Amino acid sequence: MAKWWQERVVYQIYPRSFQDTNGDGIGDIPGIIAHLDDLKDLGVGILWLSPVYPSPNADYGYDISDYCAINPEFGTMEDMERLIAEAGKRDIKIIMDLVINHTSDEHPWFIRSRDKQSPYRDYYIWRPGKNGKPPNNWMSFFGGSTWEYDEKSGEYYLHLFSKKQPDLNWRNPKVMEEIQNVMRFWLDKGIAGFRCDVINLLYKTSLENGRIRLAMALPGSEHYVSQEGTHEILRTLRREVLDHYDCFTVGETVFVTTEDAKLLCGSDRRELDMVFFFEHMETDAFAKWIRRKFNPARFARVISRWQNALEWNANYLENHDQPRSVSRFGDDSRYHAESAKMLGTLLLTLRGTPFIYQGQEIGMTNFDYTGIDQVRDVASLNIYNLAKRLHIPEPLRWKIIKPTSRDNARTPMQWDSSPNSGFTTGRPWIDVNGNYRTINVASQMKDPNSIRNWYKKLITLRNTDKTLIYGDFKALEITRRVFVYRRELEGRSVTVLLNFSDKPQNAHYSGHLIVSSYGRQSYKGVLEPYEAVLLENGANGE
Ligand code: TEU
Ligand code: CA
Repeated sequence: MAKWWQERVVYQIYPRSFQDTNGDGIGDIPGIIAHLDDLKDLGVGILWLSPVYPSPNADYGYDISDYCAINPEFGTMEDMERLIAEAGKRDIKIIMDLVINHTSDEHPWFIRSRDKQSPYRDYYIWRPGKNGKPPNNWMSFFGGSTWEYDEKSGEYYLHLFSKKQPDLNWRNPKVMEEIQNVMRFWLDKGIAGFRCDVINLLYKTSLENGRIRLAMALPGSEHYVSQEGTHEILRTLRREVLDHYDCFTVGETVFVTTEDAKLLCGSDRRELDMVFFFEHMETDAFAKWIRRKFNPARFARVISRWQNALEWNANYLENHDQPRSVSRFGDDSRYHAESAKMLGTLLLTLRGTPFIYQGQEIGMTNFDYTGIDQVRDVASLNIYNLAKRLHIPEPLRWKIIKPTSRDNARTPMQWDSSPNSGFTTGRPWIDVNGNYRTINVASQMKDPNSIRNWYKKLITLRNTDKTLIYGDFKALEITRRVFVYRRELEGRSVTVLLNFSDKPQNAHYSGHLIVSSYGRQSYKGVLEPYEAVLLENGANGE
């Protein structure tokens, strides 16, 4: 049965960097309201807001100190209600970020939990040390041990992320009850679902030492990634809360395989509706912080495998944690517009719900920062300091951080060519990328051949073309240069040809075609070079 969340395109907003309206250098909710018409014009039907709850900002909103309020930096609850209403008038739905693996250490639950006698003690995971050392060898996502010692009670608490993000204890039925109330609170306000932060990590099956492994996995992860306990929690949240609303969930699921993902979002499982996987984001890395050359064939093979394995995918090339796609999988200098359009074509023609990250639609690039003093991201700062303690020389430390830091995606939205890109009249909380004078929304809205207008064209096409929404996916050709696939529904098909190289390629396909070329030349014989085109009758070879 058709679902509205399968037919709409999602746009992710990182509120802190979207639009400031009061000159404090921090984006806010009135800033989002001010751009609803632009977003409607682009054609998006759902907005996902990264966290807007009160937060000490150790991890900019992903450390929450009150789940049922709005961070005063972003505005008031009235602003949030106005945003939901104004978006609704434009037929745009809002989903919120649900961060329930951990809270802030400044959340009242955790503050009380520091007291051994408090009923809140068991909301978190406290353990005594072992011979003066942490309870086990687990490593945090942000570097260092997952355990922090608390002087007062003489025990350690678990934190998979920063020490300001203590993990909730999901074995405690009180935690389950509290979080259900949080979810109802927001759904009752009219939001249409949740993006569920690191949702496959909730349940820790054991606290035994982890195996030391190479590659992406962290020591300890075998005890908490996609455990049966988590599946049970998800089924409970679905049955008790989500099923009573017209809403959907997309889970952010780290370290998942296609087999795990089928169990987390298969329609018969009644858990999540779709998941974000990470495998394609790992095709240009050996380990998280060490890059390798991007190989389009490896990338296309991973994407195809996920397309074939799942009933429905959550497709994305960017978010607030990842470097910019045009700088990573495209060419942000010589073929900026061409490669950004090609990547947009990929995102919008795969089977699944597409998620566009703010700025992607104008081809925003990686941060042009020159030193660590411009970095705000806790993960990057932790890794940098860790490297410093290991006596890794500064040029090498910077070489590791620069291309990988999450701040690459967090520079302010580039609205126009006025000072600070029209983002703020004050001093931005993080520097604006200097290329805002040439890469910005205002100039691209005027230019019919801009990246933004290409996105708009393809979104319009996807919004109306059932083949692009529900059609089957079949990969036809994957090489180091090209990725060709076909979408097919009830005998009608659309073939997508993507050229990741600047060399012309021969096209042998006919029927409805969408062609997008990375470089200056397109598929040989296709009507318009440099531009993706939708052709009625074949590739029209020369
Ligand atoms: O991300 C989870 C996660 O695994 C990422 O931190 C990932 O390790 C890294 O960003 C890849 O470079 C989610 C949120 O998206 C992220 O912003 C939060 O920091 C994190 O959870 C903790 O809430
Ligand atoms: Ca502001």
